[in-house]
Amino acid sequence: MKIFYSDTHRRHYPPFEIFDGGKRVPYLENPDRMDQILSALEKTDWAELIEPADFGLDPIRAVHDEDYLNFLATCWDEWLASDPKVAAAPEENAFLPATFALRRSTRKPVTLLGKGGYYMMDLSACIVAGTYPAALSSANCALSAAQFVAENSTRAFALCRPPGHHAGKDYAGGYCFINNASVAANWLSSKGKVALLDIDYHAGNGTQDIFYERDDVLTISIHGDPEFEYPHYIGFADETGAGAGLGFHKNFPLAAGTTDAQYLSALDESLGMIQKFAPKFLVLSTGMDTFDGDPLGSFKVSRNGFAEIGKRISALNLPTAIIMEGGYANKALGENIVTLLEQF
Ligand code: OKP
Ligand code: ZN
Repeated sequence: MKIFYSDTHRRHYPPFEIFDGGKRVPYLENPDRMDQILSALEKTDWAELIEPADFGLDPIRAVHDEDYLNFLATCWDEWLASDPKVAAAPEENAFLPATFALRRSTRKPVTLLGKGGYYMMDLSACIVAGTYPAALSSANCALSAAQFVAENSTRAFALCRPPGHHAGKDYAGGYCFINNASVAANWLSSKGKVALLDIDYHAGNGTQDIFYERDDVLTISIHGDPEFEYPHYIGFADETGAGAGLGFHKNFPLAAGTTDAQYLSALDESLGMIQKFAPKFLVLSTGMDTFDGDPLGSFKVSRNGFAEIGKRISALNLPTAIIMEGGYANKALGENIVTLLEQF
């Protein structure tokens, strides 16, 4: 299987994030995640690593707001220039605002910290020197996988980092800056209908926002119920699309403690919807944080569960771009992703 991967992700490694309660902790979405996956892939006889191509900014601009992308591109340099204490120890610092533009006004802020609160939804998408190049390279992995899938009518894996599904048209959050899966799905949508299935433990709020009013991209997310889980404000069952997109979005909010059997029944319902929609392509937002014991999850999906999930999705027999999202049980992450990919 072709695996699109770039080492550029290593340049994005913020020294901390802020947890609930204001706790400053080591950044959980770290390069070790990729190392665990790479070493598990190396042990297989089917993984073929390939550098992504550079698609330029156009396919990213087709999904994201211009001013937001400019903010991502210039944020770190402005932050560095704004404060001698940051410049004195850049590796110990990251850009994060401490104010947020709630129910934002129509006025766009002009200061860097104002923009931070306008373009960020939480305290976990920290920006450092290498964040923007890493995010662009991650999007290029997704686009390369999409192109390969479209040209060869097959499946491919984009080993993306940073992940993307929490990033909206004009906001970062939840370790995400550019919505890789959405950029790939939008790129594919010029060639035919696309279904985007999000199996990360967290609701794919950015993806939901981006395609909410479209009927050519069916979006489905299976996740921890936002009634108790991040991202808290979106991902509920009654959110089903708007305008032309009404009926083309579906959320499956599930309870804490969800087992393989419970998960698979939501998955089967999703796969039925996808079959009915009859897309030309499938994009799979693949988070492994549904795993029993994931530090950010509450589900009890097992390794056998991942094999079954992969098997059932693969049985759709669709050209499929598999896009890496979350998963933080690093020790198990490599074997878990290999178990899923093996089914394809
Ligand atoms: C990213 B992905 C912990 C706060 C939540 C952000 C989680 C982002 C998950 N109580 N921090 O979907 O795997
Ligand atoms: Zn997640």
